[in-house]
Amino acid sequence: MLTIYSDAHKLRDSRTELYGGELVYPHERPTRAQFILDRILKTGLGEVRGPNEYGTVPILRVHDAGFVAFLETAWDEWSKTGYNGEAIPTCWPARRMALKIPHHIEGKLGYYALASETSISPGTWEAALAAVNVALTGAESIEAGEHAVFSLCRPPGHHAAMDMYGGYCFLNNAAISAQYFIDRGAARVAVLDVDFHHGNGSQDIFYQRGDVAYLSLHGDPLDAFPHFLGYADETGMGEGEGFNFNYPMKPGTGYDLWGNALNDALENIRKFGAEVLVVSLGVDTFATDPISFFKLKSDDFTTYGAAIASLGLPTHFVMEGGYDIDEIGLNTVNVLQGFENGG
Ligand code: Q9C
Ligand code: ZN
Repeated sequence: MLTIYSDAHKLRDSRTELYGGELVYPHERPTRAQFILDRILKTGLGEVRGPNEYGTVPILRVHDAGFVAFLETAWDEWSKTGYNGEAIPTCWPARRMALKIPHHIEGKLGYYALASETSISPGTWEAALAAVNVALTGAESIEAGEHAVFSLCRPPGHHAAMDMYGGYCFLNNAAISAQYFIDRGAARVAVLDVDFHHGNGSQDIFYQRGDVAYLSLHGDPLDAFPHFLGYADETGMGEGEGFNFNYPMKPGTGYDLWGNALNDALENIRKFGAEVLVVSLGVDTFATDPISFFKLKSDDFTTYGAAIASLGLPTHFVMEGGYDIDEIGLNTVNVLQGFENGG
C-alpha cells in the first residue's frame, strides 16, 4: 500500500498537555509518526511518498475562514503577550454568555477551543497544514487510481470541527479528504471512524448532509472524551437524517463486541452505497493505550483491516490517535496489512 508522509509533522512538538491537573509532555508527540514510519519501512508495506501542496482552498471547504486565520496567527499573537507558557485557553463562552469573537488572544482561544488539553505552540500551524497536504495527496492518489492509500497524518484531525480545535486536533484531515472526493465528483462518501474517541468534528461537519455518511465506534462519551457528543441517538439532521451512526461502547470492551459493531457499521456503509471510504484510523483502542479503555489485541487490528477490505471500496486510511507508542507501528500496520491480504 502507498503511504503519504511528511517530516513536517515534527514541527508540532508542544511541550505541554493539560492532563490530570498537570502540564505533562503530550501523549500526541512526534515519535508516534516516527514509529509508524519505521514499521512501514521495516515490513516493506510499500512506497512512501511526500505530499504536494494544496493551499487553503480545500481546507476552507470544511473549515470557517476566521477559524483558519486564527490558527495561522495564534502562536504569534500569544507570544506577543509576554506569557511564558504555550497558548492554553482559560475561559469559554459558557451557557447564557455572548458568542462574540473577542480581539484579545485569550478570548479567541476560548472562542475557538473545544477543550483545553491541546496547547498551541510554535510550528503547530505549519504541521497541521502539512498534515492536510498529506491527506489531500492521499486522496488525489486514490482519484488517480490507487485502490488504497495510507496518509500518515500528524497532528490528527477528527476532533476539529468547522470552527473548533482540541483533542490534539486542529484541521480535520479526514473531513477535508472526504470533501475533496465529493468535489471531484463522488456522489456518496463514507467516513468510518475507528479511533477510540468519537470524532465530534467529523460528525459536526457532515451532520446535515446526505452525501457524506459518518460512522463511529468509540468509548461511550458518558465515560470518555469528548463527553459532549457521540451518543447513539445522534442520527443526523435534515438531509443528513439517517446518515450518522454512533456506536458508543463501555469500558473494557474487547473485540467480540467491537467487531460486532464494526460489522453493523460496514453493513450500513453498503446500504448507503458509498463510492469511496475514508477511514479515520486511530489505534488507541489497543488494550494498553494509556488514555483509553478498550481491550483490542494486536491481532484484532489485522482482523478488522480485512473486514474493512470486504467492502471492496477505494479506501483512504487517515491517521488519527494511538498513544501506546511502543506498539503503535505494529497495530497501525496490522490494519493496513489486514486490508491488503483480506477482502
Ligand atoms: N482522561 C485523539 O485520539 N483528553 N485525541 C483525554 C483522558 C483528550 C484524543 C483525557 C484526548 C484526545 C485524536
Ligand atoms: Zn483517539
